[in-house]
Amino acid sequence: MNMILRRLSRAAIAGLVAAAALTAAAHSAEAADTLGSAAAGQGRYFGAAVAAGHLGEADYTATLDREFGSVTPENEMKWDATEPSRGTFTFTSADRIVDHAQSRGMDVRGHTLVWHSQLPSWVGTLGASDLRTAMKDHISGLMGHYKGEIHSWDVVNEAFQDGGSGARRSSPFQDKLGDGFIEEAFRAARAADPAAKLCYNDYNTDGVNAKSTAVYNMVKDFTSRGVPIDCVGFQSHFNSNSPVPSDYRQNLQRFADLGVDVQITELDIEGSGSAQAADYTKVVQACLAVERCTGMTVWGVTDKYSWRSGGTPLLFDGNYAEKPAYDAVLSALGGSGGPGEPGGPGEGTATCTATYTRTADWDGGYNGEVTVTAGSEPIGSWTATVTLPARQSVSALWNGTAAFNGNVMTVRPSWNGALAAGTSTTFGFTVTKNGSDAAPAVGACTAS
Ligand code: G2I
Repeated sequence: MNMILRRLSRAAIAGLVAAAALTAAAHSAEAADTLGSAAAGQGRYFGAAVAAGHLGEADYTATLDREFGSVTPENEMKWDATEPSRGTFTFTSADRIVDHAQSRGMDVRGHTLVWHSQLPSWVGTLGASDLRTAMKDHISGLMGHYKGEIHSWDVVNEAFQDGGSGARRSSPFQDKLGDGFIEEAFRAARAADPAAKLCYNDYNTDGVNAKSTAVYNMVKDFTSRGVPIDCVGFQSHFNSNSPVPSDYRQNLQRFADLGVDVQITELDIEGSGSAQAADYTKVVQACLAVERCTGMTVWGVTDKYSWRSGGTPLLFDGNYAEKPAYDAVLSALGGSGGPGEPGGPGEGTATCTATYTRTADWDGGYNGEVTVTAGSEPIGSWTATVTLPARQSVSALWNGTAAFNGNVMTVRPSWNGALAAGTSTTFGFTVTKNGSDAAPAVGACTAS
């Protein structure tokens, strides 16, 4: 019951937040192709790691909201952030990211449940039996809070050592519970949220090497014994010391052949210009070549906040300008350039219309509803503008997400973007009249 209430209130709040959002630069009316939409066209998600502390920065949030279809909290779901003392869970920062993502129709990856790092010191002091209980409680507490809201969870992170041995890494879990801790964690995770894909996540496992082969053997063992595992995450932090491996695709494919999904979970590639762009292209092409590679996440939105900011490893520079690597990724995903470019917005034949009705009216306010109808072609998404008369303000919005520029509200779909030819969807909003009873004007509907 608490869970239902919590989720209902999160959804209600999300609508209000979306309606009230003031972004410095409102989305342009043209739905330019973006990383998220281009990847979706390939049946994949394209996400970014997000820090709650940056969500108040208009350019950060505008870039995130425009380009990405999935978010991974960069630190906010880690054990030190969520259960700093035993049995006391704090979800404030993680909730902020999840609420933001949901209000914009983005999916969420969970990162991470059991990891040797960013682990509060109390965990390391426990004896084996207590530690086992604490690990399971942490998994059920954290996953339970977000039950049904996370598409994939990194259940265990970085449990293998670097180097040639393929051995497990020393950690409180490994040292006190032995190899079996990983299996126990996955079983607890399946029980906590049966809908989430359960992933093992690691780095320097991107090519075929001793470490990735050790992980491969573990996954093979799990799948053969029915231990619940659904996917393997390949972090993919690359630089000149750790370049994109030539057998990247082959490595992804051998895991996929075990019957699990693969995901690129923390992608960043140090460098700049065309060399960096070419490396990004290799990664995207490798994922697209593997049917079970279900999505990619870059480890941050902008170079300036990257954990490797000195290496400028991301797709947007410190001023949120698109880098050559951005163009390369978009193009590898089959996306087009900006408005007017071949294959881009304005080139297609998709159209839509938007009509307005007032559905409820009272002294201080009214409810408006806009019906969006696809033209003679199916559409993947739409954008509609509503211009409010002076003094009126929007206090709630549903079945859409809004960005405001003065009194112009630009609405995009939340879940209801795709429409078959000739079919309709609606979004609604509540207006506070503030003494004005005039009707809003519904502007052009743009389809993509
Ligand atoms: O190290 C890169 C990634 C490797 N794979 C697992 C990921 O979870 C890991 O992410 C990084 C974050 O990007 C950093 O932001 O994990 C680091 C910690 O291991 C994060 O750094 C920490 C700093 O060490 C802390 O001093 C700081 O308080 O970020 C914290 C929050 O800003």
